[in-house]
Amino acid sequence: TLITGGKVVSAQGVVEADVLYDGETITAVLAPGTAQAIGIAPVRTIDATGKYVLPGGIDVHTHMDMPFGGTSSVDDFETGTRAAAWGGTTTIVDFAVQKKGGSLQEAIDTWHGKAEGSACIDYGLHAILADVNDTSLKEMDVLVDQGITSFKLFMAYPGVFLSTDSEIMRAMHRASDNGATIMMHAENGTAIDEIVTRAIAEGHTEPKYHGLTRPVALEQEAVNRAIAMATVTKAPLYIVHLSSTPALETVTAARDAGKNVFAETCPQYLFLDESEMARPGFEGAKYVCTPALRPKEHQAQLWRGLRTNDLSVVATDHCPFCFATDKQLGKDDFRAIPNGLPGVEHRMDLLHRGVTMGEISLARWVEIASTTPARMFGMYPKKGVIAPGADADIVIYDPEAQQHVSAKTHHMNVDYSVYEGWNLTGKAETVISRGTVVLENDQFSGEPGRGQFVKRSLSQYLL
Ligand code: DUC
Ligand code: ZN
Ligand code: ZN
Repeated sequence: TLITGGKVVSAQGVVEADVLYDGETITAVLAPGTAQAIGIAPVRTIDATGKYVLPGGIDVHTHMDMPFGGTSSVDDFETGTRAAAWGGTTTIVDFAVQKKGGSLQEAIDTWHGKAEGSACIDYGLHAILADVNDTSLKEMDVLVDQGITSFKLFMAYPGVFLSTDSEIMRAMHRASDNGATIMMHAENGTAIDEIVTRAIAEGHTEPKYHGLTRPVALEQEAVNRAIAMATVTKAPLYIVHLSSTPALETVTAARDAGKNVFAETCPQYLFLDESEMARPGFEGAKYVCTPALRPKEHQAQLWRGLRTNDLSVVATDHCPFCFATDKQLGKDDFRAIPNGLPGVEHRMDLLHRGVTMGEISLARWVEIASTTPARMFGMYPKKGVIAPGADADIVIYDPEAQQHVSAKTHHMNVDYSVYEGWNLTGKAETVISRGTVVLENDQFSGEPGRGQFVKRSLSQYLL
């Protein structure tokens, strides 16, 4: 198949080029119109004139079918990866959750079971270390050999996921030895719980108190502590879902000091703010996620961080719960609102909005949404780039297409959208996953089970 006439966008810039792929693999990137001259007779030609040709989006932070907060996230690997593909994402990396008292291998086996036969696009797995002990530390090495090269730890959620500093140190020492990346949910959960207890004692039960009880200072403190522990253990560190200016400044200072630490943010922190949680009635529950949405003034700083590479990746933390059912668990007490927002479908388009707003360049868009995620999590150059030898994960993106976001028309299995009524300019027109067209002419033709597990290498940013 030859894709002609498009502008190929890479982390290096934009060039007019034709892209040839054969089977599942890209075979050539050619000067426009030169294919015939060198004797290539494509079986199929796709005209991409006026469109961008991108490496498929890579969302390295999703939670499909995850038991959490007394319920489970409502997208499974089939509905979640289908929605991802509609939005121009061709690879996800999901979190397998270790049970307390359970092994990491059980978690991974469970997640393979959820994904196999269901995923429409390729997927990798991270492991959540919820129980750091001698056995699970040894298992880290085994998982690295299986292509699971990143482990998430929590400084938040005491009693559920929280690891103590000594547990974090043990996991970091292990990662320092085996090269795995430590992904950190950096919020001081013990301190937050104290603030939450006081709020409840004062009768504050509405959704907006979720935000008011999780101050940015306690995100910054945890980011600082995580960086300190990573420094002394020499563990590769990646801060997930960074949401606020002080936390970003802490990362920036560390990077300026030469430390090899990385951070991710999410579209919801770039585009939504804390006022959403104060919507009338119980509507604010739709916007309850952790870290919480912040005051609007943080957004400009997060865009700054994306430009300066103090933020290296944008992923969604897609963790959808239905408003009519799951979110109602917290009707009388914000503590019981399942934390999480739907987002896997609109990441590429929201970041493209960042391009049209003048916040990031086209090249940076592709870099933070595909190329760096691939390199950070050991999938490059199979993923994240349009080059000979790479998987033919390709998005033909129409930068002029108009779309109206609504729960009525989105493809995620959830009954609301946090971007309801937004008009976005730009849309994935054709999506190709390992050489198979899965979306074309507003028709999805991908098949559950075709997505393959991606066995990942270590981070390419490892020193
Ligand atoms: N934050 C969320 O919003 N949902 C799932 C877990 C998390 O850390
Ligand atoms: Zn988290
Ligand atoms: Zn998450």
